[in-house]
Order: sequence, then structure tokens, then C-alpha cells
Amino acid sequence: MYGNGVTDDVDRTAFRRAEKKYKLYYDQNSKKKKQPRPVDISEVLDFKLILDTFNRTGKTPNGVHVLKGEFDCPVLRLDNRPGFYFIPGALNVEQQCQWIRESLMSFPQPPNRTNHNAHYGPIKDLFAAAGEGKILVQEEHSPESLSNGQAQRCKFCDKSENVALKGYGGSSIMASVLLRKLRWSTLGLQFDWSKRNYDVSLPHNKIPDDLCQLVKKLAAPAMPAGDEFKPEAAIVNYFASGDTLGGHLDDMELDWTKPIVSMSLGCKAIFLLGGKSRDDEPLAMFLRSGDVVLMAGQARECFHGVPRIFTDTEHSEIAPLEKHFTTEHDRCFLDYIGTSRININIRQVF
Ligand SMILES: O=C(O)CCC(=O)C(=O)O
Repeated sequence: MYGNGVTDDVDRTAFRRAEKKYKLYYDQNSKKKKQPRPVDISEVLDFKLILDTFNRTGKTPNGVHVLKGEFDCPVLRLDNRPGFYFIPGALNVEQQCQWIRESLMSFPQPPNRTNHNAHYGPIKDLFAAAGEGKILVQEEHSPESLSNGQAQRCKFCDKSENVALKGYGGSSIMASVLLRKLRWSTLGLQFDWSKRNYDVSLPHNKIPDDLCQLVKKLAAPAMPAGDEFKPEAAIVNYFASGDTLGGHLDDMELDWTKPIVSMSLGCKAIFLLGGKSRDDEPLAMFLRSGDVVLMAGQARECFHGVPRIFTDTEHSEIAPLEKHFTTEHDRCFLDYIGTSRININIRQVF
């Protein structure tokens, strides 16, 4: 799904054309300054607006329904995408802040793996090290690198200390650079991207209890009657400006009647929900901080992806987070999320 996630031929499929339509491109103006190319969002579904209108008038667009009363928040569903549910603003701002903190401080901690593992081995305390201006030093010929198959052994150093350590033949990189390049971390059962499967032999911690409790509740509208969701694995996606997630299916879980529970945090994004073929015209919709999407049953067979996040202040819609991350200690979270998006998607694997 990452890297070469978009495998179809350029522009051949409806999904690929939609990705290109919404992707961030830059134009150069006469003063040779890069400007984001304007994007046509007139066809992007806005479930927040649909819900606001429903609350005022009792009306929804054709094919959109609001399930109200049965769950903690109103849940929207679409006639033409059975198994897909959208819960606008399912997480309040305190919950959003909590999961942003966790996504940055604890979720990337070993034994959870991140995209950096393959190159640098396990990295502890990346977010704190980035805030302290530390440098990650790779020791290329350490005994560990030979015995456990990791490419390198890494540790953080203060900048001054690093000058001396570099002399031993390692290379170094700012922790802040690695933080900006953090693309995913995995919780619970660890997903092996190279084999596109869960590797149950890898050491892992259970999904934290408070996340499990929350997700069980959120999953309820998409669950088979009388059944309870079991959160066993999660993938946390980190998006910086210009990052995209190519069209893909999540098909490595055993029972597709169980939903994937997908929580959005930070900057607003466009999500594409296609059909069973990349040739099916995808629906584009906005995802804002606090929105939750459920994909179960037939929706599990639908291609989906994220072609765009909006990091500019006019469109990112993170003002509620700015009001909450106010203390000196919280400044670092706001600095990150002000130009980033985090997605936590939780799965029942078996
Ligand atoms: O970022 C999102 O909202 C979608 C994430 C997703 O599709 C995935 O990780 O499989």
C-alpha cells in the first residue's frame, strides 16, 4: 500500500484519475514562487454539512441516511456503499488531543514497529528527541547489527556529543527529520508490509485498554447483531503536507463482516471510497479531526485511499485543537499536528 501503492497505469482507471484530481500540485508564478494549484472540491461529499442540514431540516440528499438515537452520535450511511458508515465528530476535542499525544509519544515506541525499523532498527523516544533537537546516530558495525539482523543500532545523542561519535564510522540524522518522515506505526499484532500479512511471531503489546473500550463502542453500528468487536491490531498513519495514501484494499483480516474502525486526527483530508474495481468512479469525501469511518461487509471490498491533506490554515480546520493544546508542554503537539494528519485504523484480525 505504501511506496508503490498506486500500481495501475497512469490515468487508466477512474480511481487513479480521482487521485490526480485531488492531489497537491504546485504551480510556479511569475516571481518563481511555488503556489498550491487550486483544486475543484465541488463534488466532495461533506458529511458534517449533511448532518447540520439534517439537524435543521430533517432532510438528507438522496441515498444518504442518518441513523439517529441508537448510538452515542448520529451515524450516516449510503445506499450505494453498503457496509460503509461515517460518524462526523465522533471524537470530542479532548479525545482527539489524547490520541494525538499517544500517536506521537507511545504508539511508535518499540516493540511497535514503524517505517523506520527496516533502515534504522527500533528507535525509542523519537518524538521527545525531536523536541530536544537530538541527533540519531547509527553505529553501522555494532555487534547487535550482526546478531539480530537489524541493519543498524541507533541511539540519540546531543549534537555536541555526536561530533565525536561520528568518528567511529556511523552516520547521523536529526530526530526531527525522522519524525517528519514517520509514515506508520503498528500496534497490537504487527503487520509485516513486505509479506502483506500479520506476523504473529513478532513481539507486540496488546492494544491499550482505553483505545479498545472506545473502539468497541465506535464499531457497534457496523457489527453483526449480538457480536462485539475485538481490537487486535492497528495501523497508525502519519501524513505531512503532500503525502498521500494510494488506492488499496485492506484484505488481510479473516472475517470481513467485522469493520475496520478508522479515526481521523489533525488536518482535514479528502478520502476516496471506490468500488470493487479501480474502474469504478470513487466517491470523494472530507475527513476532519474527530471523524470516524467504519468499513465492513461489502465495503471491505472497496478500494480506498487519501489523495490529499490540507495543511494551510484556511482549510486545515484544526482551530478546536489550537484552543486545547495551550500549555507550554502541549506546544510540541500543536507544532506537529498544525501541518499534519494522523489516522488510527483498528482491526479485528481473526
Ligand atoms: O488515512 C485514512 O483515513 C485511511 C487509512 C487507510 O485506508 C489504511 O490505513 O488502510
